[in-house]
Amino acid sequence: MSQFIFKIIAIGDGTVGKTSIIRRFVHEEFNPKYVKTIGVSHALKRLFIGDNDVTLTIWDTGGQELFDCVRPQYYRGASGGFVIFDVTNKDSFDHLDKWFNDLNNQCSGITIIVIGNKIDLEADRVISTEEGEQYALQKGVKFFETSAKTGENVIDVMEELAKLILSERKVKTSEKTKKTVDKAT
Ligand code: G3D
Ligand code: MG
Repeated sequence: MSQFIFKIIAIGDGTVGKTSIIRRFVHEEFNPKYVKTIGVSHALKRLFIGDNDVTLTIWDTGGQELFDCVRPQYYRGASGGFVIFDVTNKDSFDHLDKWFNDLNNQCSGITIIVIGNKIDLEADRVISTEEGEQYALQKGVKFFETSAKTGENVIDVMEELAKLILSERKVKTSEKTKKTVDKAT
């Protein structure tokens, strides 16, 4: 069994549900009264994927999404990231490009999934599944819709990100091996 530790970050506008998704995944609960943390905090979760033992360290911004100067520390060393919007909040969807630009400036080679959260609020939805899918397609990444409140798709999206990181690592490792072999021959 191979062991891995991946740093995962969650970005997106304030109130899209980053903290709630992380809490739902790690503690299997949704607590609307959760007090906003100050400073970056992170949670651990262990997953077994095939014969891989994967520990995710999932970093929460602690509400610091507004402060540009703390972001580099937050991004450093991340293997994967969720770019999250709220399907009931058009601004949060319109700001996705800003978050993508930020990611591209701070991290190279990070594996990304776009998430549309709060799908339990169907009556208030302003961004359709198709719009979310189109956006992700144009960025060349996968798209999921979640509800931190009901838990819908939360575990699935985390597992998918871990699988994607694992498979991309394997590609990179085999490229490295190939280069070494090429050099040797
Ligand atoms: P953030 O970490 O991105 O800033 P939070 O977002 O996780 O703090 O969530 C912001 C608010 O949205 C919270 O409401 C939280 O309960 C709510 N929320 C998060 N995810 C969902 C969801 O999937 N469905 C619904 N219905 N609400 C959600 P309050 O009122 O506590 O500020
Ligand atoms: Mg938060």
